[in-house]
Amino acid sequence: MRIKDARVIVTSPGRNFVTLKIVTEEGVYGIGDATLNGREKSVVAYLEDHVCPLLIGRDARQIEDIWQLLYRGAYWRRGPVTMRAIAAVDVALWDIKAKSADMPLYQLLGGRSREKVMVYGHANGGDIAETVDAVGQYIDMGYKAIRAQTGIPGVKDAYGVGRGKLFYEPADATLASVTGWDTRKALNTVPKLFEMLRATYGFDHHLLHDGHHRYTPQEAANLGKMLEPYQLFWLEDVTPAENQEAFKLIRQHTVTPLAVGEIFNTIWDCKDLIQNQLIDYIRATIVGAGGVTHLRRIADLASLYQIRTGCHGATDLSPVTMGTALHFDTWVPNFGIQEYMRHSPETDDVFPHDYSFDKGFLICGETPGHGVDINEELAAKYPYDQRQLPIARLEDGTMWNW
Ligand code: CS2
Ligand code: MG
Repeated sequence: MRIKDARVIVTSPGRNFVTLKIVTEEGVYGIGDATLNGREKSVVAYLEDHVCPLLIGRDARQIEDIWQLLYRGAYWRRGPVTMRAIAAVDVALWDIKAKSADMPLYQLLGGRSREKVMVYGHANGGDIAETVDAVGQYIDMGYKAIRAQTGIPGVKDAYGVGRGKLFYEPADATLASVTGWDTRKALNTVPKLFEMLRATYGFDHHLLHDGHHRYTPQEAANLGKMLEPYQLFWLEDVTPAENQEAFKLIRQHTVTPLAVGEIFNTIWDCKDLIQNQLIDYIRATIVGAGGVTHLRRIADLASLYQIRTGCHGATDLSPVTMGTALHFDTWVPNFGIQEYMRHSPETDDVFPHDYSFDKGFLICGETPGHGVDINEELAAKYPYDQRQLPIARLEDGTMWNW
C-alpha cells in the first residue's frame, strides 16, 4: 500500500486549520491535523517542503518506521513545528490503516475500555456572577465537568473570558492583542469564584480551573491551598513547566490535583513530572505530541504512576484531532477526562464527523478510520486569515506569560 500523494489543505472556517491528506495508490486516503495556533504557516512549510516529498512511494502501513524516520531522520528533534508535522502524518496513516482494516480506530488500538468519554466544557464570565450563571448553563446541558474562568476586577481581558457562549476564540487579532495580568488581584478573585460555585451548585459536579502559566511556584502553591475546600477536579498549568522541578514546591504544599501538558511535544517534556508523581493529569494530546503513536507512549508511562490523561481540546485543535482523541480516550486504560471546546457550525461543516455529544459525554462513531473527513470544496471557500494569540503585560508594562 504505497503513498501516492501527500498534500496540505489550509482553511479558515471561523478560524485557521492546517490539514494533511495522504492518498495511497489503492485510493484509500487519511487526514491528520497539523494546526499550530498563530504560527500555522511554519508547519505548512515544514510539511510541504520537507516531509511530503519524503513520504511518496513509502508503504503507508509502516506507521512506526515512518514516525521514526521523521523524528530521528531530521536530526533536529522535538519542538512544536516538527512534532505537529509528525502528528499529522501519524494520524493520517492510522486513519488509512483503520479504514483498510474496516474498523473504527479504537479497535486497532486494543478495543473499548469504556462506553463513552467524559468531557468538560468552558464556562466563562466577565465577573463571578456571570461565571456562576455560565456554569449553571453547562449543568443544564448535562455536563458532569466544567472549567470555570472569570474576569478579574482591575485586569484587562483576563485569560479565558470569551466571546461566545460555548467556546471562545483566543486568537482574536491579526497581530497579538495586549491583555493585562495581576497575580495579587487574581488570588483575591479565583477562590471567591469557587466558593460561590460550591455554595450555589453543591459538590456533585467536577470543577476545573486553568492558571494558564501565570503564577510562580510559590503563588501556585498558595492558590492550590486556598482552593482545597472546593475540591477541584484539577488546577491546570498553574506555573510554566519548562522547569519540571518547579512542581515539587507546589506539590509539597497542596493536595489540589494538578494538570499540565497542553504545550508539551514529547515524553521528554513530562518525564520528570510523571516519574516524580508531581502531577495528576497529563494534558498532552494527539496533534501536540506526535500523534497516536507517541501519545500512547506518554499515557503508558503515566499509567505506571496512576496519572491519568486529560487531552487538550480547545477550538484550535481541529475536529480531526478531536475525533482521533476520542478513539484514543475510548481505548486508553488510564483515561481521566477530555476537554471539549465546541467548534463553530462553519468548522463542523468543513470537517464532517461522526462523534456525538450526550449529557456530558462524547461518543466516538463506528465509521472505519478516525471518523472525521474534510469537505475540500467547502474548505477552499475559507482562505487563510492571519491571526495571533494575545500577549499579557503587567501594569508597569512588563511582559508576562499569556
Ligand atoms: C487553553 C487553550 O484549552 C485550554 O486549556 O489553555 O485554550 C489555549 O489557550 C489555546 O489552545 C492556545 O492556542
Ligand atoms: Mg489550558
